Amino acid sequence: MEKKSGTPQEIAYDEIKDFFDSAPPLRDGNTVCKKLHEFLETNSSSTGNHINNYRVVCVTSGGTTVPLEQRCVRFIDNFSSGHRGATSTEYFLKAGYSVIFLYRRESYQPYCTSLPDNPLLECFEMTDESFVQVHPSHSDAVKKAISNHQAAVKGGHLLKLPFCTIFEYLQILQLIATSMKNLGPYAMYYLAAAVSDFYVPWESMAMHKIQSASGPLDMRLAQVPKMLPVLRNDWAPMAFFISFKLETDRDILLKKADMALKKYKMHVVVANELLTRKEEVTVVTPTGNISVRRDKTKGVTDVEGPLIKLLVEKHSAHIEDSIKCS
Ligand code: 9Z3
Repeated sequence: MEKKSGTPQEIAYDEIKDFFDSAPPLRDGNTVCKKLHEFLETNSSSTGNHINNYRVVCVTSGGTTVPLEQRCVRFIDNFSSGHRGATSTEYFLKAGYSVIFLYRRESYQPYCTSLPDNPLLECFEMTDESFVQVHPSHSDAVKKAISNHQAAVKGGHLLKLPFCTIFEYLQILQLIATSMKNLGPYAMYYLAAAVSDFYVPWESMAMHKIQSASGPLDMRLAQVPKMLPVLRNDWAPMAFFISFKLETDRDILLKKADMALKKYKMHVVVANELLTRKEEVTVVTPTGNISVRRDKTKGVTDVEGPLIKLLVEKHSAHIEDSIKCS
């Protein structure tokens, strides 16, 4: 990765290059590129190549893992369930966006968040030895999930790309950004995934299962280089960016979200606290903060509905501004 003159000092190009150079190669990188190419082609031709009818959002969802061994038996993980990303994807699709859903394997999926934990076993029943049917109590939810999902995928508006490790996540994110570059301001990044801050570099990682017989384990974790500035400045300089800030201490949340907004030149930072993340978020923008709440008494069943509505409006304003300036 070449260092560009005039780009901000805080971009650690050397560290980023080392990270990618030493990461294990993405197993199905060519397939991912092909899927991205076909997805974007389908969307642009279905709108007659009218770029202004063609908005794409990359939604990242779930937590990245950090393997401790190359032939991985153990890994470090985090709490993120992918609920925010999956639910937001549904609202973006409803608002007319095409969505690239970059999700942690086995995390929540769009249209499935209200199904039971084990839908296959809990939603279906056998009536006789050869016939399986949807259990009447889940019938409406299952039909709705299947028809919405099929409409999005068959219509070519939803592309799902799974990741597991921090290496896979960042490698695929780079491929997505490269593919979406031509969309300019019509592209949006909604970075809800909880990305590991620390990792074990591949070359210093044990190849085989770490043995417990050697006693307590001392392990030094390296810092994952900050990719947000390179994504924002180099990979997708015209796109609309939403990042998330998560804290467990309310007193520092808004200060840190504001710092992230300025430092990484985000258009919006969504600030949330671990325990109340499903009830309330604060949308931090350069022109002020807006609180977005779930309010079941007013029919607002989740935070994501009003949040996505607000972000779509802000994205429209960003597109208009970009057109005026060009
Ligand atoms: C978030 O803050 C998301 O809203 C949650 C959603 C992960 C809390 P769930 O998946 O939870 O619905 O269970 N995502 C970003 C968290 C994060 O790692 N942010 C970094 C930080 O806070 C910046 S990239 O420093």
